[in-house]
Amino acid sequence: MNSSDRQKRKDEYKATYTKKIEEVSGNCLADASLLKQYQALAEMIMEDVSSQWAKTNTLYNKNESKQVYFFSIEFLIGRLMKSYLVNLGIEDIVRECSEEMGLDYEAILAQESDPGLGNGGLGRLMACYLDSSSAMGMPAHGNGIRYKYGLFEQRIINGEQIEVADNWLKNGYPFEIRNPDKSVIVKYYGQIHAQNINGNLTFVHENYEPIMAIPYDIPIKGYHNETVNSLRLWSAEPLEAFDLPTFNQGHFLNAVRHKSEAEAISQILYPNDNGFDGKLLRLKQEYFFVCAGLKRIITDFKRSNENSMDGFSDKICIHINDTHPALCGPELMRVLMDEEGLGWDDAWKITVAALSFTNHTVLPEALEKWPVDMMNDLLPRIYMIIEEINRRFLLELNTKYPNDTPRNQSLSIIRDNYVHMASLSIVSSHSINGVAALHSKILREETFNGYYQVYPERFHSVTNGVSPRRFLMSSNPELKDLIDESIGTTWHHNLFDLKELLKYINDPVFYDQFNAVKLSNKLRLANYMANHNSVTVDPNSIFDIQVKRIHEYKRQLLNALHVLYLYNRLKENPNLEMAPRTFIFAGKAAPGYYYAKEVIKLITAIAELVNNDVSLHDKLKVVFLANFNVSLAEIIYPAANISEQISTAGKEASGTGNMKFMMNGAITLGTMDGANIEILEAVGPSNIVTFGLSADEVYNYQQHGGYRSVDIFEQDPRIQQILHQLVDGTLGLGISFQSIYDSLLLYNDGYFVLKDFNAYTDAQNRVDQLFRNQTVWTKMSISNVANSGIFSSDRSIKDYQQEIWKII
Ligand code: GLS
Repeated sequence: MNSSDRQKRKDEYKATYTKKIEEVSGNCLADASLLKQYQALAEMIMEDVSSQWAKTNTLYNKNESKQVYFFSIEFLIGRLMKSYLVNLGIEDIVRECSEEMGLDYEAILAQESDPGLGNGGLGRLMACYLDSSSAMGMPAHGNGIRYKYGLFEQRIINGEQIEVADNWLKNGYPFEIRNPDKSVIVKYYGQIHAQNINGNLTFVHENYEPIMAIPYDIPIKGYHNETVNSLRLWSAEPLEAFDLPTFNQGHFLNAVRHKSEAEAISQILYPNDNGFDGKLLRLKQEYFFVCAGLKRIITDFKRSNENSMDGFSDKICIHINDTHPALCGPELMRVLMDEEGLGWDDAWKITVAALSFTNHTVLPEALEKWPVDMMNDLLPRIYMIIEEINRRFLLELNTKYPNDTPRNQSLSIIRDNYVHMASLSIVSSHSINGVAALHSKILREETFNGYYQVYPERFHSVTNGVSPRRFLMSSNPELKDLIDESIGTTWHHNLFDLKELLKYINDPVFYDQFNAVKLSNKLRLANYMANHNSVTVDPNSIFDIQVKRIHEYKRQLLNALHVLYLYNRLKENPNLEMAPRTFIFAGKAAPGYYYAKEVIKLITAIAELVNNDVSLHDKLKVVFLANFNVSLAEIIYPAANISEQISTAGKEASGTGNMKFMMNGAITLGTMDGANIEILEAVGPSNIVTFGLSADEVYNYQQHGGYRSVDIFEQDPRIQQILHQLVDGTLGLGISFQSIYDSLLLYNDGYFVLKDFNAYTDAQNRVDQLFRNQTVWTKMSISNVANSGIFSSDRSIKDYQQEIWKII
């Protein structure tokens, strides 16, 4: 755009925006509140996006291209306003105009609530995949639940996590469109009657409880193109607001009870990451968005396919994001048989061909299994179909492995009186994939080995990826500008082109520019910490960051114990030569996860101890940032020097934070787990610091024993000292972390924290040495950015297209 066109564009923008402000607020610009300024901009964005959205939908309605639908119980989309502006290519214009009009652009953006419709990596991955699909002009949509309350807001009070409801819809949400004309009725409970109509057995569902599912659609705009895909989130409502006869009899509360029971289904996101708690309401949620989503897809498909289901699985991919949407299998069977009149075999062929499944965890406590009675009671027809799927699967097994009853029983979808959702997903999908090479190998060789032997061709691997639009271009604009100036902009469309940066790997001028960007991002985070935690940190210190859900397997404890050890070393020798460090933590603990909450308490107690000890001369600081969410993450990743990825090997399926840090130039300090292994392959061993037990070693200890944490304790005085400090009052008068102490010693340290402690402290020493050589460090950091192309979610989507959905 030349400068006069640009000026024209800006003048137009200012005029339209001023008018829009009047429309939404009834005030002129000077008197409009920040909220109204935000709402006006949001309306303008929706106007811009919606014509492209309509065009995209018209194209898709012709059924010419294959459509992918991600079924996921979580979509952690983050704030969308900036993302729309970036993708529309007008972010700089809007920012400049806002400044010229005397408005606070950042404050306007901050008016948007951050929809916490996911717990962590699993939900965020879906948002990145939607972003990438649109960027690549590929038809892919999301299908999930519009929770009224997202993941709780975390406050830290007296060092402890307190949960507060996340009322993200309180000011409305301008980027969604409610489509009551596309509502679907979802049926729960009741009885099934088989009827013989003209020789055909049909199943009639009677006495069910109907719930209305109303879709809200959010446009997912592609980067600098015309594609706008859809994220459809379903909200539960009663068929009638209240029961009139009951109301007329004066039973007012009873009359509205049905309403609140219906609404409960989409009221709240279960706050567990990598965990399963088996609540009836959760099962209702799982069926709710599966049933509603499939019904709409089928209706739309048939409308543009002469009312026929022919070719359905050639045109539609139903992708099951972990097992929460596993009922897609039996539900699709139900619709195909009971509503479309197909026989079992034809219906089954379509179902398996349409469905694909991604597993996201191998933690046994996270694998879903529902009691048979609960499933049968709530979803009687679905349960019948699951029984039949299982019966036929067991027959198939018996043919394949005659007389091998123990093996066949261990693979049964229904066993020990539970419906096993991973088994159901594997049997009813044509593809099963893990999310990193190691994870996929563990699925094949351990977790799902029995199924792998039956269906080896179904098993695939697609390493996760993250959106470079959100986690580099938009959240680290200074780095984006520097990269653009240095290597041009082709990397915007092909992240592998970041490799071009390697030509600056020995260029001191580039080093200075690169380091200036990092420092500026560190200052921004330092400011945030000063404002929110009242802690002053040295921006030149190593920003050593671990941000993710708090979980034993992620081992925030290992990090915290090392901080305590470093503190002890500094107390012993105040002149200890070391680069100053700022250890930064953030992450939520599931509200019912006592141990994880104790870990938060421990970190904040260590922070109290360390930050108030003047004898350390500011060499060490510890900060726990409250309420980790997508918006906060966007401030954190660009500011990191060290990315802590220290899970017990074999437990973290992939990790995606590791990729976001890398893209922003942080050096990974990690175990050989999940995608860390692929980060090592991408950057080479001199640009990463790895340590610790391998997944095989962990597996062997778990299977065959041979590890005694007490032995390590007895041999290592450093460990004796820090473990005593957990319980001797060092961390606050009367404060004792007995449960943590016991888990490490009495219960033999199930996550190998003590076993890896020595390797970890060695690795941390290496980090210190490397950082003190600024040339080496800068080289490492540039290499990380340059080699991060493979972790773009665009690459992941391409892999899915080729390997799984067979689109190209
Ligand atoms: C998770 C895994 O724990 C992560 O390792 C993975 O990166 C993510 C996306 O695949 O999925 N599984 C889960 O239940 N929560 C996750 O974040």
